[in-house]
Amino acid sequence: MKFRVLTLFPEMFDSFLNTSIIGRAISGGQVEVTLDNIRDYTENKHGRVDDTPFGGGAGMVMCVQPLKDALMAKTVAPGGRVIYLSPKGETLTHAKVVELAKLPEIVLVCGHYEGIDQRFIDRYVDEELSIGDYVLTGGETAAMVVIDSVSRMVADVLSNEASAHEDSFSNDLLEYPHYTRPAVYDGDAVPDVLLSGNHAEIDRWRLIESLKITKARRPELFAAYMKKVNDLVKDKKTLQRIKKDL
Ligand code: 4GO
Repeated sequence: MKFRVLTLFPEMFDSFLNTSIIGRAISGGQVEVTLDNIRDYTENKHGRVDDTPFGGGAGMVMCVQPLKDALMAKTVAPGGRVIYLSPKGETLTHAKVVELAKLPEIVLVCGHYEGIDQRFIDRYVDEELSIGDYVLTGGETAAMVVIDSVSRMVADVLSNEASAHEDSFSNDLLEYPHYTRPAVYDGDAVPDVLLSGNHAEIDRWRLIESLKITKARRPELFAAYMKKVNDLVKDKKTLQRIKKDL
């Protein structure tokens, strides 16, 4: 999977790209990230990349020319996608991450100030994407969220690890609680079942805990999950028992 980031602040990505699982996915070759500084492409003799908005109003708008030339400096892989990070975009979800992880290349365009000239979006952007209903000072942190979530999916699949497939949202439920050593800390003990070595019991406990926390915190996810289970489980007695346990 290739990412190309068009940004005015490439240095924001340095520690992110060199740390932990993302750093490993990059050094292992499963993920490739190129950073292109939009300012390198400006034809303005003062190096300016933005200007005041037509129609007036506060702030500055990023000009089409440097954005377009930065994008066109390299070809996008066939089947690749140009994504602009913006609060107006479709919201990033687990399903969207799975979809994006299948692409050969993603170009992430990061805006700043009031945003970018609409003509760049209309002509060159395939898709606007938002990481949630709030406004950021720039698209860079949103781009890192996209790179992080998509890369761990790609790295996970290629290394045959189970974690990205078992975690919250991959199975439509929030995750059960996790514990590690020591078994008792400051008087707080880990649930007995986790020390029992009985894997069937542990799986059952984890499923029940997942269901309880999903029901409490995300009733709409819980309802969707139970509908799916209702359609799947023909044994209504078992179903009644599970529901009573919650
Ligand atoms: C993305 C970019 C929010 C998001 C952004 C988001 N704010 N919710 N701000 O994904 C235009 C100038 C976009 C700053 C950028």
